[in-house]
Amino acid sequence: MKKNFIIATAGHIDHGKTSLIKTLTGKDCDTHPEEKKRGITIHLGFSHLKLNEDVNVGIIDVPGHKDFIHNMISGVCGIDLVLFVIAANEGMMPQSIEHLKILNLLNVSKGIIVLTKCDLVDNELIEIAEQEIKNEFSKTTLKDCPILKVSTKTGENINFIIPELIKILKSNDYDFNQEYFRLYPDRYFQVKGFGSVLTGSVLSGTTQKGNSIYSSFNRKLYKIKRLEQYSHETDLIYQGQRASINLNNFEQQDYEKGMMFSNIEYPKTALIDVELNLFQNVPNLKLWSTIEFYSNTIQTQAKIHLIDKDILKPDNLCLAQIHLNKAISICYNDKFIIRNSSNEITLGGGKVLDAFPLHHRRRTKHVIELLKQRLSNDYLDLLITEIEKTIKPISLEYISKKLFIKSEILKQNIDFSLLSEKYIKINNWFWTKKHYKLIKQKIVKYIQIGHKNNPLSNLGNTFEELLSVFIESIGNKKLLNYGDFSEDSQHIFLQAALDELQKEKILDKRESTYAISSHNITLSTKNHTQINWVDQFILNQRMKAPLWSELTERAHRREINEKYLKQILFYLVKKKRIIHNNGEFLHSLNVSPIRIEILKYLSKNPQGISVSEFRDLINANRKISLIMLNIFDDEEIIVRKDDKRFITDKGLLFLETNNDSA
Ligand SMILES: Nc1nc2c(ncn2[C@@H]2O[C@H](COP(=O)(O)OP(=O)(O)OP(=O)(O)O)[C@@H](O)[C@H]2O)c(=O)[nH]1
Ligand SMILES: [Mg+2]
Repeated sequence: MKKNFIIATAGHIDHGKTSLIKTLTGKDCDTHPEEKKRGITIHLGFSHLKLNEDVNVGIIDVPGHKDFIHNMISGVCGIDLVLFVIAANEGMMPQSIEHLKILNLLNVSKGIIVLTKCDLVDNELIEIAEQEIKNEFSKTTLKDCPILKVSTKTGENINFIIPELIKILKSNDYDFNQEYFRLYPDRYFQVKGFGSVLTGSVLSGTTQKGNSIYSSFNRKLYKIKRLEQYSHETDLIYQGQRASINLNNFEQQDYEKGMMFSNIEYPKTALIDVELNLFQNVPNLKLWSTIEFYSNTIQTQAKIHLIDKDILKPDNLCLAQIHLNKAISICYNDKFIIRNSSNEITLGGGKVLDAFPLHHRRRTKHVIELLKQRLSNDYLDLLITEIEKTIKPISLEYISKKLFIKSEILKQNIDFSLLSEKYIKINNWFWTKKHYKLIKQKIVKYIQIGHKNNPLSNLGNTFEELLSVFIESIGNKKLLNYGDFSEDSQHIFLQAALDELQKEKILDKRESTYAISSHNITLSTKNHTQINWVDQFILNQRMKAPLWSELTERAHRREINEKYLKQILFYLVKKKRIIHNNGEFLHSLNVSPIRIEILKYLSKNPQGISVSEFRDLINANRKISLIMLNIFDDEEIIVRKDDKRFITDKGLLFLETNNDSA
């Protein structure tokens, strides 16, 4: 339930903002010696008011002086309501107009126009002032604000302000669990015995004592030791409240103006895409312009690059990319204000369309279209533009974090069945079909190259081999920027690609490999001759293990290099002409009679056979005897116990079925 609101004052210097807050709350917000000396507000002032049992408001008093517009901007970012103060004796003045424009851009739509100093003027002048105000406000988000004519001197009509606030600030069913927690501290100080305390308005979400909050400034997590709301200790703070946060291990150097706290690890950015609105009666904005950028407590110099226009005229809108002089914490849909580089004129402002855009070196139609799509505020459009930004798969989790919108909310608000054919979705991972297809093509190409390099095998590549091709193709390292592309997701995407390729009859599953469907072993006459030669060479070794050096050298003379020789050997292994064991190649015609011989011997000699007995039996050297025994071990027709071999059931069966043929 939302019953906490933040309101701020606005209006020209000396029109009575601080006096009004003092009258309402009893607190003088001008606390700095310099403010006292000059009789003006310079810094933001803070107070609060309990409107009734239910509703609490935090109050931010802003300065009216034109030199402190930057403080005014940070005071009014994220407020629920404005108390717009205009002195009846002066009417609309320059900063009344400037503040109004700023509030309009920040989309502040709730407020009360407080016409102060009514004790100083007669009714006629009040009416003139009212008319002027109505005219100016009619073109803005604050057009429906009531006007209250008051005097803080005489107290006239002051008692109408709180009932009016209650009327406008109705409690509503705001669910603060729907949003991430977010707060820009506007003050930092040390309290004896407590340590670091930061205060600020909770812009969204909620957090509680004992939780850790993340500082985007130094990317550190801090545990909340103590929370206060309007000088009362509390366990929970949420949107609409001003809060004091006492943090563990937070040092002075950990504070920077513009820093943001959140309950997720939200990154900083130095490049943002925006919709930019230029005020009336300001200079044109050129293609590249240097400006001062303001949003919440953020203030930095920046360069604006116009995207869909070459020049932005006053009272006009455009898309732009802002290059910030330092990395800031800002979120999608945040509002901002810009001033000229010498900080004298408020030029305009707008809203953030993308807090983490690509660098638009060229202002293509595609770039403009994607940015315009983000203007719709539709979550599906947002999702699509996020998928389009990368050539890699991207997860909903990642998108959620970058948009600062909880993934459950995205899920609730997106009808994924409406995602066009141009995209694929697997387990909340998304990818453009275009790039997915490119990866599929790369996989096919890789298998084709394999076939070309080994024409003597009809097998392709294993899933594991293709997985490394897949990961390499999408550049695993960079992928980390797009969310943790977990092993699971990698497997799922590759499997989907391979399944599709099989369905499209491009790939075949052969044994445990993926091969090109059309690939078959085709041998030339030359191949045949070479294969036969290798076959004969191994056969001719009889009871010797072939010497690899001799084989390669003789093969070389027949235009068979080592790689090709291996392929031929494995081709013959596949054809069961040759047996491969531990890097040795024996001809199966040389092994067969020995196999029968040992099995026969063992079937008659249950005491088994040792290596030397076997060597004598077959009248061969120790090396080949060992290779043969290994082959038979692997075939499980014999079994080794200590230093002897014995026949197995499989061996007996083999003997029974093959005795005749031996
Ligand atoms: N007569 C009369 N004087 C007022 C009224 N409200 C404020 N004042 C006087 O106007 C002067 C300026 O008032 P502040 O409240 O400081 O004005 P402010 O808008 O806060 O000024 P900045 O913060 O510097 O922009 C003070 O001397 C006040 O006493 C009013 O209703 N009637
Ligand atoms: Mg003041």
